[in-house]
Amino acid sequence: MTHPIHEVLKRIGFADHPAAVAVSNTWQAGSGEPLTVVSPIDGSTLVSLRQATRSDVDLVIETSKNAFHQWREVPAPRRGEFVRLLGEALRKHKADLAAIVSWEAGKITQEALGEVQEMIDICDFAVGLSRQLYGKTIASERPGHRLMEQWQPLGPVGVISAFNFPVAVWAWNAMLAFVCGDTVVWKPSEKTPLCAIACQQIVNQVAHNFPETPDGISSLLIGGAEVGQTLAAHPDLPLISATGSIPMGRAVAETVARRLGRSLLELGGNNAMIVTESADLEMTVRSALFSAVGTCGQRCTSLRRLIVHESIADKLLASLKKAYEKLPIGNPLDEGTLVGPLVDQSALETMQQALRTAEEQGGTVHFGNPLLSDIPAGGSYVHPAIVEMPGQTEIVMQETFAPILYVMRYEHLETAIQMHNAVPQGLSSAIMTNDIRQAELFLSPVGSDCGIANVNVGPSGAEIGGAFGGEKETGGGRESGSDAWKAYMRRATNTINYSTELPLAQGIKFDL
Ligand code: UN1
Repeated sequence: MTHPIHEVLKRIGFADHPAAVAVSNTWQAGSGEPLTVVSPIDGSTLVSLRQATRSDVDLVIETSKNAFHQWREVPAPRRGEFVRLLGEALRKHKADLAAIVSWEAGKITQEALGEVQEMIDICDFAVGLSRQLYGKTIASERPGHRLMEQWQPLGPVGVISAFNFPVAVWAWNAMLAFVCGDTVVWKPSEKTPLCAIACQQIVNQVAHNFPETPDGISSLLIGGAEVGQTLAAHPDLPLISATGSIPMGRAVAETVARRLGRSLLELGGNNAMIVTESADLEMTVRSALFSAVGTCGQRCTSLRRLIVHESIADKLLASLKKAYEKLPIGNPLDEGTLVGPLVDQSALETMQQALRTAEEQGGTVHFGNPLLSDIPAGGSYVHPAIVEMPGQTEIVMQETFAPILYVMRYEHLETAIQMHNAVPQGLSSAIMTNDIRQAELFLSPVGSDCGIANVNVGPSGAEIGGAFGGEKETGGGRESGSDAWKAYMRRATNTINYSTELPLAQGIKFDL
């Protein structure tokens, strides 16, 4: 082990062995195919692992199920205390965990730290929630009766996560699941197993010192799509929460639906920003820039379409191009870098192909070229692209997971909203305007059709307090804040008769 990432892993307490499967503190190598993980920063080899197989999955789920039977009996505020301690441990390891995120996912340090902060924030949220898993009391139509709702723990939850948020999305799911009384089986992206190993290690340390946590409260399975499909098909996982591409989500949803399980899907976006004639242009450039080139365009909330009023389009484009010209692109670990690498060479090729297709469909491409100098050798670095399009052609309707910003013009706001909603995805959206009527129209039933709709804030970088997710091909799931916790619990409706009579509902008489 020579790579600097291993020093960081050691500080988190991870022992030097090629584990791909973990049930709480029991780590073991998988018995499946080897997996070599390379850094997007410079192509250096980070680790070699053997992936989990079907029998590894069965063993892990069996242990997780047994752990659930114990964990569900621990009072929710005590489960919250466990999550509070996890939050403390994450604060302690924030910089180290962020460094692993940078090495494995290629994020700039600021965004990697932000991702770990997002984990800490969801811990805080979940701690509060652990005393607020409220059910309703409902008026009964029968005398001497009481109706109420209780929220009960659901079972072991399968979490499938993507490379672009390799730690935060797991935390959104796991922290809620833990306070809800569930256990978690996690299959991270095979591009970012060390991020997952570090998180599992942190959970283990906290669990080790917490008397009520059963062995198997948190498990990890490193492997590819096959492992994900095995989780999706498994009857002992009542909920599968999956984040990633639309084809992945479709495959998972079909498998889960076949066994009538529950799936929570957070899939692709094709997020747009409408810029009206009254918008603050300086603010528009800043928020569009962060949303479009942040994480090198690899967030599912990344800004992909800019729909601009024709009267200000030239001015806005000129300012945007000026900002793009100055972008510091390069090693994400260097201070001052704003744009790091794409995750791999295949992402770079997909981006270049999309730019060629956009050109064929009438687009004018600015920037977008691969970078060959002043970058670490072995990484896939690009200059983010701005593409002026005559309209929303086929390529604009697709999500290309790379920094491409398509710019279209509009004359009437109604047309802009129509264009906005014309794509198959429905995750996040924004309007930049100083006109209250335009803002309210965008947020109204005839406005944005997305799960997230913002005013004078770009589509990416959501806070954890709100429910996160979207409609249409984005999959319909909601994770993180608000009442998203309800997906991780079983609702029980209870009727209690405290009288000596037995009146039936709906006034039915049924006496001998
Ligand atoms: C994702 O891209 O999968 O809103 C999650 C954001 C982040 C989370 C994105 N808080 O951009």
